Amino acid sequence: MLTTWKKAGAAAGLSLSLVLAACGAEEEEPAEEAPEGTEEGSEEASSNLGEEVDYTITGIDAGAGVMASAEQAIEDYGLEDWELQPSSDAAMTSALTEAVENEEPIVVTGWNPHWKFAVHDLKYLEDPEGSFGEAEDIHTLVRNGLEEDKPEAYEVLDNFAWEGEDMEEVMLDIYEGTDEQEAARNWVDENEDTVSEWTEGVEEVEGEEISLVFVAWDSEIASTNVIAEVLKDVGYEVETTSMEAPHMFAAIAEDEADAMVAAWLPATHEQYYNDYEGEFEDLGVNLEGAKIGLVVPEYVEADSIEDLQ
Ligand code: PBE
Repeated sequence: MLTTWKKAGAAAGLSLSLVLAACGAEEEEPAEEAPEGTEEGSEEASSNLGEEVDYTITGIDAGAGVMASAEQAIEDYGLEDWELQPSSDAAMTSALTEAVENEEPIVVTGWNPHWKFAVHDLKYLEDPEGSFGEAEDIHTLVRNGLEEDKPEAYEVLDNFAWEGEDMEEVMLDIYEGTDEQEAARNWVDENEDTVSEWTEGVEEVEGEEISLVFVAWDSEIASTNVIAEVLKDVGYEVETTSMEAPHMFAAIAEDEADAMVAAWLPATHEQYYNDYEGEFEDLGVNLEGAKIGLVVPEYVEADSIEDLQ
């Protein structure tokens, strides 16, 4: 299934870029001929982008760190005319898909790992001011006392570490229509070597419960379902609950839930992390090299957030 998608994606990408190459050539001509010169021409192009997208950045849920960073970018780059529109991961990706299908411009709050980069030809806008920070890692956080209460789960959670590609594989499977839990199950079954590193030497339990909290971001739907399947294999009854980002951190800090695998650091969730520092245990990185930023389709002329000015 995955292979089929990749092929389909590559084919669609190819025909799209051919069409766009043709359009691009036509559009560039008047700018080159304009007496004002290239600089004037490119300024015009970028102000058109603002107009075309109604000076709107299509965002996700208001509690997401990428939303706070996007507000920061609006300030850092003097984008007073622009508005950051909150919605959800699902709404943002459907707006993105619709825009790409119609070859229309769009600016979204984006991140990776995410299936959108495998399905669409997209690029991050450069961020010379650093509003979105540098590369991010994803950390596992557990409530204080979990090690004593549920040492087996603690050990699995402490060992949990995978690659961006792994996460994207699960995300793509779900995007293709596979049920979330089933996609996680498939990945666990197909990656026994990796999974056995997380469970090695961990004794099985019986009838114990463990609660995981997450936000319904595609990336975290994938990771939370995978770790849930692994904990089930150890014998746990696993409860997963999705909620808003600030509540996810609060649930761990206030011992209302046992664990989360969704803390993006050092920048994305810095505020939440600092708010509750000392009230949770940070088990370290479970995925390296994540990233957040403003994302546009490749065919959008802007290359930098500066081009939105
Ligand atoms: N995200 C996905 C989250 C972290 C994981 C980038 C949308 C956020 O911005 O808070």
